[in-house]
Amino acid sequence: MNDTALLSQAVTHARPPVPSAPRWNVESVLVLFELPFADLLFRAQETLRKHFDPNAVQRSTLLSIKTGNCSEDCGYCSQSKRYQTGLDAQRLLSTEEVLAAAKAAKEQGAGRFCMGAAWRGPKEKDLPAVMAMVSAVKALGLETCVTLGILKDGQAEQLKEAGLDYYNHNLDTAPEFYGDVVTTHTYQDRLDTLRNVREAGLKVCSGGIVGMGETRQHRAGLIAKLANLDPPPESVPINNLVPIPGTPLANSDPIDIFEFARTIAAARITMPRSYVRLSAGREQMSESEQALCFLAGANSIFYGDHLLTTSNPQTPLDNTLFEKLGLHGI
Ligand code: SAM
Ligand code: DTB
Ligand code: SF4
Repeated sequence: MNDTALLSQAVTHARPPVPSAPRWNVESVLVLFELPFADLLFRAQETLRKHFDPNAVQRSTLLSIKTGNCSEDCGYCSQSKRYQTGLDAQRLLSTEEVLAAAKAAKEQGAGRFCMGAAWRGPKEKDLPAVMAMVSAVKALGLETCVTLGILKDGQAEQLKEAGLDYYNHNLDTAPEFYGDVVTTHTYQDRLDTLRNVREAGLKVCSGGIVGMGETRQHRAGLIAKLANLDPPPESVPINNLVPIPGTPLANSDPIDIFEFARTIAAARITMPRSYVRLSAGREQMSESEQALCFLAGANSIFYGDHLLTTSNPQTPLDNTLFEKLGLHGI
């Protein structure tokens, strides 16, 4: 066949891109949630073992680089200026302060360093300082992650340029429940930022919070939304609400540990190649409860004695737990 014939064949066969069908819907995720517990955990372990070393756990250390005084009204958050939570607000840290914390995290064995800012989104004037932090942390040989809120066009590209690996932006819950938790921005704002992040070539870290008074259907809705992102997030933090006195969600009923483990298992099965992180709320869990979450397919944690404004298990405690369970950190 000559070139013209080849070209005309290519043109004839060219088809408009077909949007890929959603892989999961709320009903199919609910079917997972309703499995007998042992069947669900068995499926989660099968999935984990197909794609990962089942005893390797990714470790990320968090640092709050700008604390409190946030304009948004997220009902779970200690950092919203709308609630009296007794938090001491703090301006943006210097690169030197961030670097010292990152060095310490690296010495403890963390593989990734995540920097969080209590912003609706970064202002243009803030971005150069954050970019300097990212470049400095990256130069230590750590993976870098930031969570800065809603990004405007072009900001994700600037962060990528500075050496950023991951952007964390949680969907937090199902679209139907989001308005009960936050009113100052929308679910669509979150999805738009995730699209910007992806288009800039960054890896995506996105998950949610359970224990906010949502239903099982909402939990399944969150998992279906995350799993249908194309591609799904590389990293999926599942946070157990840390109740903060003074916030609207301070008195939420704690979630049953089996339901929490089911949420982790559903994330594992629907996002087989993603790291699923057992995130906030670990300090309130016993060692056996945490072990259950690893059995349910979690293979990542926040490592280090603080999260953003609340505490996390002390490093030696985590190291002992890993030893007891035969886990190794990466
Ligand atoms: N301001 C940015 C934003 O909202 O995306 C970044 C920081 S914000 C604190 C990051 C995430 O922390 C939230 O999306 C939520 O999932 C989690 N988070 C905040 N407070 C929490 C709490 N009390 N318990 C559990 N997770 C929480
Ligand atoms: C995520 O999913 N959880 C982290 C991180 N991403 C930024 C934050 C947890 C915050 C817990 C409450 C606090 O310490 O303020
Ligand atoms: Fe602000 Fe983020 Fe807290 Fe919402 S979750 S109040 S955007 S810091």
